[in-house]
Order: sequence, then structure tokens, then C-alpha cells
Amino acid sequence: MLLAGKKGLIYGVRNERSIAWGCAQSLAREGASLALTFLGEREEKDVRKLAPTLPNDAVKVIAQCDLTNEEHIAALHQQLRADFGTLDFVVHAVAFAKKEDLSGRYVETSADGFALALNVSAYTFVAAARAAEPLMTNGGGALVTLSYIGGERVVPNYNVAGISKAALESSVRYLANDLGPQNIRVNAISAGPTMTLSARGITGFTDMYKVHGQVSPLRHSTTIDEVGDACAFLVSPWARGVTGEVLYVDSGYHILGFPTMPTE
Ligand code: IMJ
Repeated sequence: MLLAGKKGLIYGVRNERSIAWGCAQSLAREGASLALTFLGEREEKDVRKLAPTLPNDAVKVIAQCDLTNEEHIAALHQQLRADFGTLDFVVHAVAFAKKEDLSGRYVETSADGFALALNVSAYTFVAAARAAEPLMTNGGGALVTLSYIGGERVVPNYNVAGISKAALESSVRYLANDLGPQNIRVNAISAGPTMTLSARGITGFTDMYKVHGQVSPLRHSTTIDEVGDACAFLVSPWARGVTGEVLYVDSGYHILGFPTMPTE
């Protein structure tokens, strides 16, 4: 097993469709011990139900952590120090923008909507990195976050979430430079559209999801297990020379200059 003896923390499991859950399944399958966090009471029930279904009795810790709350972060890392001693990896799959800021014209975004989206979707990765660093003393560590092509190119309705992903991807590079000397690697996975709670119900999402599956070189939509396996690679010794990188797990969609519907 690729990750035998490794210990990691995953933020962002909401339900069985979550990208964070795809990561949890791959990391557990490869022998890692895991800590899972939940946001509040509603999310706690679902995470506690899912955790025991992972292979290899992977989940050792389940704890509340709203990443915008410094006290939650401190308490979580105190518990991890007690239960794990050291930490090998962190997976961050967290984002939020106001619903009203995910449709219409980006130019209408309010100052508080902008601040909220950037704080939850980009700054929380910095906060997670800062908290994890003192525990990553077992020869280094790895941080992985989730991004989307809407951070680089204009995607209809992605709006302020795209600006958050641009800040997040830039953070990946600055954090990689800060933490590299401690052998802590920092990378992002830019996932294609997946059928998660964060995407369904978004205006135009279902059509974009379908088109992606038809025009992308591999001709299928992105699944959470594809993202999970890439995540396992990035936190593993096989990626020991990789940091500050954005790895596309999108069926190759991002290489296309002019996505075209195949004629047959
Ligand atoms: C989100 C909005 C618009 C277009 C979109 C998406 N496309 C995709 C997404 C094409 C794939 C999903 N995505 C990549 C996200 O990062 C979603 C973030 C998100 C979703 C919600 C929905 C519910 C809510 N706030 C949100 N904040 C961020 O209230």
C-alpha cells in the first residue's frame, strides 16, 4: 500500500458525492490513517455515518472544524497532536460563495460577497497550512487543495468563485515556496465538473457537465474516484519532487483551445 503508516487530515467531506470523500476512499485504500472534519451538527451526522464505511478502519478522528474559526482549528490540532503525534498530509476541499454571487454579472459582486468567498475559499487554505506545519515534523508533509478552471478562464456564473480559485492557486505557489525548506509540498488538483452538492442546482451546471463529458479528450465527466487517486499520488512519495503545481484531473478538457462537439 502506497500510504501505509501515513496520517492525514481531510476537510470538506459533506456526503458520499463529495470530492473530499473520493479522496478519503483512495487514501484509506492505500493504508493511510485519517482525521475527518465536519462543519456543524447537520454535517456531523453524515460524516459519522460515512466514516466506518472506509476500508482498513482508516478513520481515527472525527472532529468539528469550521476553518473560518481559529478556535476550532486550534482545538482540532491539539487533538491531532494527542492522537496522531505528527501529520503527513492535509486535503482541503472547501469553498463557499453566496448563491446570489454565482449567477448574473461578476461586476455586480458586493464587497462583503467578495470578502466572504475569498475568505472561505482561499484564506482557509492558508489557515490550514499554518496550523498543520508544526505537526509535519516526520520528514515533511503534503498539502492538497481543490481548484477549478474557472479560476483561470471565464466560466459562465462561476464569477467570484473563479476569483477565489485564482487566489487559491497563487496561494499554492507562495505556500510551496514558504514550506519547501521543511519538505512540505503544496499542490492543487484542478478537477473537471463533478456531480457534487456544490455544483448541482447551479444555473447551467448540468449542461456544462454534459458538454464536458462529450468534448473532453477522454470523453467522460470527472468522477470523485479519479480525483481521489490523483490526491493519493500527490501526498505519496511518488510525488516527492512535485510542489507548487496545479494537476488537472479533467479528462484533458483544459488542453483544448476550441472545445468542439464530436461529429460521430
Ligand atoms: C459553480 C458555479 C457556477 C458554475 C460552476 C460551478 N461550474 C462548476 C461549479 C461550471 C463545475 C462547481 N465548482 C467548481 C465550485 O467550485 C462550486 C462552488 C460553490 C458552490 C456553491 C453552491 C451553493 C452555495 N454556494 C456555493 N459556493 C461555492 O450557496
